[in-house]
Amino acid sequence: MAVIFSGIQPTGRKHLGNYIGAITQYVAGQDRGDPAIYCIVDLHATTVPYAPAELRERVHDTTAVLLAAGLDPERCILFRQGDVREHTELCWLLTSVSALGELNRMHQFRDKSAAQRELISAGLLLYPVLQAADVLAYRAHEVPIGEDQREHLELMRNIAERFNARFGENTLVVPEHRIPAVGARIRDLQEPERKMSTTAGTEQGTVYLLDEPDAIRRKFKRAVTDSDDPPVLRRGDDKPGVTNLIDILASVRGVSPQSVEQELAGARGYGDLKVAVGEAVVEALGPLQERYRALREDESALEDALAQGASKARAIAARTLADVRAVMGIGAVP
Ligand code: AQP
Repeated sequence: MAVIFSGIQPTGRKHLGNYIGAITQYVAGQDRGDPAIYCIVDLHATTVPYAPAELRERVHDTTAVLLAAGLDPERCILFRQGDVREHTELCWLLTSVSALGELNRMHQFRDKSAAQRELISAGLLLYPVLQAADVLAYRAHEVPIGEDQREHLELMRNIAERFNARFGENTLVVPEHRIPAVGARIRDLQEPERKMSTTAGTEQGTVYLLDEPDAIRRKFKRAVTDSDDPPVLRRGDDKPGVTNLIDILASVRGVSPQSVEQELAGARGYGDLKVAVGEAVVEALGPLQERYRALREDESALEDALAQGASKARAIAARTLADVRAVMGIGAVP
């Protein structure tokens, strides 16, 4: 059985891309992971401007979303990154085998630094090194992510390989990504050439998990498709909007995109597809939203769940850190 690890940003506005690309994989990973470890990355949130007074609230929001989606603290380890200090120590130690040139080339760094109007923090550049520390601290084999994180995963593999070559083979595990075959890059409904995103998307093109049912239906009804006449209900690189809607429908129903294409073969136009996908998403998110409301109210229960997760996570990460410090010659003789 594989050790599974993934991290997710603390925001109150998780969207359908996060859900299909990552969260549903987290839930499925609970049956395979030994253990499955999921981390809400509050330290990563400090790399761009943020409101300190709100950060814990956003962690609670995300914890409640993950529990409402089906994570079970008895079957996985769910914790807050800032509660396990080994992550920051390992991040520093890994900077010794992280190449500045590679960090500079990361798309996320380039996009996010270009979007900063004031300070471009060093943390934004080091973001993928902290992400590598998150995963490598648990010697994870498998990392469920969306397509946008593929580049960071490759960098993390380079860091682990370089570390092992320099300091001792088999100290760290070189992880593999797990990117879903369908839904790895859910697109913005208004600008389907771009990914659905918390920070870079359009408001009407981004479906939030906690959107009201009518808002969800409306966003899908207004989704941009294309001007093919007559409408062509199939996937293709030349049809990003339609492909996106078919992929979303297939993912939330748990069927293949081909079966959705067959089902829609007799449809009158894109309107039928938009209504079908809107209804399917409303239906899929309804139970999650209901559970979320109940879970979010009890902050002390959320804190208890995170604390229980952190103590399990710390026990694993501390063993890795002891090995890393030993092979690097850091601190007193163990
Ligand atoms: N559009 C997407 N389609 C599929 N998967 C996606 N993910 C993000 N967007 C899509 C995946 O969701 C996981 C958690 O992401 P995150 O909370 O760490 O935030 P992020 O990757 O930075 O994505 P956002 O929400 O879109 O934020 P910004 O706007 O900052 O880029 C990850 O596994 C990610 O791949």
